[in-house]
Amino acid sequence: MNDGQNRRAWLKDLIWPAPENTKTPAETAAYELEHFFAGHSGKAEICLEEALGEGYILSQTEMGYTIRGGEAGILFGAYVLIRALTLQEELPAGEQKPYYPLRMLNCWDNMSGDVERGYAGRSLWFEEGKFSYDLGRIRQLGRMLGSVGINTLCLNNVNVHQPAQHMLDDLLGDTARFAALLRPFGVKLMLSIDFSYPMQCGLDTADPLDERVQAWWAEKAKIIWTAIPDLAGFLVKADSEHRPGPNTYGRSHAEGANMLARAIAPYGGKLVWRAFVYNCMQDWRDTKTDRPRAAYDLYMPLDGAFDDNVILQIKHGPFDFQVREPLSPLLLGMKNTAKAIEFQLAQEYTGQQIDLYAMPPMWKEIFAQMGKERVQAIAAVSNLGRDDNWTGHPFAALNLFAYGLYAWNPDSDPEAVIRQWARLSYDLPKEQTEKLVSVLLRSRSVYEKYTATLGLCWMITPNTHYGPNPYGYEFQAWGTYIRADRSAVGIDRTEKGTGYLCQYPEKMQKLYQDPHTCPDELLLFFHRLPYDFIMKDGRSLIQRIYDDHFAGYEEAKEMASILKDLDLPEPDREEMLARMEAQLRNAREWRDIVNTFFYRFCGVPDERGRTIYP
Ligand code: GCV
Repeated sequence: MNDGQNRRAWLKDLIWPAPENTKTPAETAAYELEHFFAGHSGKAEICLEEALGEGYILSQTEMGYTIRGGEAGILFGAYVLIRALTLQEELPAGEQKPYYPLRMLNCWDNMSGDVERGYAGRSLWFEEGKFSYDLGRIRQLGRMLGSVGINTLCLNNVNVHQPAQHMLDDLLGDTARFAALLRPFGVKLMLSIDFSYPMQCGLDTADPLDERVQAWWAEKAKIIWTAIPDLAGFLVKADSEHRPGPNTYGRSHAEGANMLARAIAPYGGKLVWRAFVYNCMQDWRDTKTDRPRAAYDLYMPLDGAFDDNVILQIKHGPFDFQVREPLSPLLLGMKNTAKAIEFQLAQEYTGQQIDLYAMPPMWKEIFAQMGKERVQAIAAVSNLGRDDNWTGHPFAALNLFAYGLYAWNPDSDPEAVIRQWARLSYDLPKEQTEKLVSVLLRSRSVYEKYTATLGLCWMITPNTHYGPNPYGYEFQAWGTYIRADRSAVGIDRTEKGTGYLCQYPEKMQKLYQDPHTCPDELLLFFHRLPYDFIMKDGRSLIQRIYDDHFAGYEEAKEMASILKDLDLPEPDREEMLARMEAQLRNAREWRDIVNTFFYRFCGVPDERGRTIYP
């Protein structure tokens, strides 16, 4: 282990320690610039212009550079300047400001020190029911987040497990001290709260319309914001996966969210309410209930009923961060509610920071389809942990870096972002950098081929969510079915089926409703089709399933052989090679198990005579 000063993710050129004594982002900017220009020609001047807020303007002068910006803007601008000079890139021209004012990183850290769906070790700040951290590492964390403009860190799991509430009472002083550590990097704290909190403190109800409950939250908010005046707000998972919520009292989600929102409004707090709510006790024989419908069915009737400081946080797809999902129709449908889109950097379903899965190409598609203006804020589940390299796989840091850039500018170009990360992280010869970029760019499509072809998701090992198990979730209560049998596979979600497709705008309905126009990658998400269905390219459905699984493994091998020749520094190289070996085992297993699963149902051999294990 080290103190976090040696492994710097993409900050390898910031070789001096992260600042210890700065109090404000502008002071941090001055510190970073002073150290940077001690080793580079020129200098930078800072001009504080509060009106620019988080924005900044960079300009070149005869003597060096000028950064004009608001308090946080100066810091974000300073990091961009350092990045541009390091990479010898042009400075961005004119005023730069973040597209989304609220750019959240949601951590699923429990106070026990575990991280739910964490693949990079234990929590960076909790252990044994209290705060426990390496100061240098937290400063380095602040620097990482500030360097890509992430401005809000939600500290604890949305599944609030005790003793997390102590952060809001007897450990409030510790929470405030933690907030002070990140403040100089332009990062504010947010906290996940338990809807039934008042009941753990002596009230006999958490009913949002009960005046005692309202008064209790108002008083609680006063105490919390007195200790942490710039707390960004609360994040709430309610009535979901056995979490408490307003439904217990026959109240709507708007009533629940607004009650909390009113308690924190006087302090400028935001109430971020998650829309990940569905029936997790479904009987698999029930073909009428269709989990992807759940969020739209519940929230569309509430559009316009939420207070101004409520933000509805919606996962990008209607299921749960699967490898391939269509865009959540709620993101398109809700017009009168402030919304945040939620991504998952933690690779729960996308390789668990063992298999490579670079996310920028996915985000590009999502923003192209949705339109960035549909949402007012952005969130991502963190992929960080106490591992020396922060993210388990050294390349998984790319997703955190890229998330910051996309949250600032959703029009970012995936290839350019990946290249920037690669160059900031490693000193490789140009052709090797390009090889790394090309492997990362294709990593998602390779992973998709061997785990989720044609939109078939959920064929994973239950609970752990790593590795193949095509029928693992088939008879469970979570609403995650593929309904494969001897004649067909997939679920008809058109009007004639579950009706999920009807939640989309007409143009999208038209595209998806005919299996001949529906994009291949979503074919079995929207349709139930026989194995001899003929695809657009003339192949049968079953042949396409076989081909993708064979190709996925072959392409993973190609990626491995390219990566092994790169002159990466140690220990990144060793960590990468070990994970790549595991990825190859995983890809082969997926190929064989899924192909065999379908072969046993349909009995159709592979046209090319490759081995399927019957
Ligand atoms: C934090 C999925 C994950 C859970 C997670 C949940 C959520 O179901 O498997 O670990 O809980 O999503 O987003 O709330």
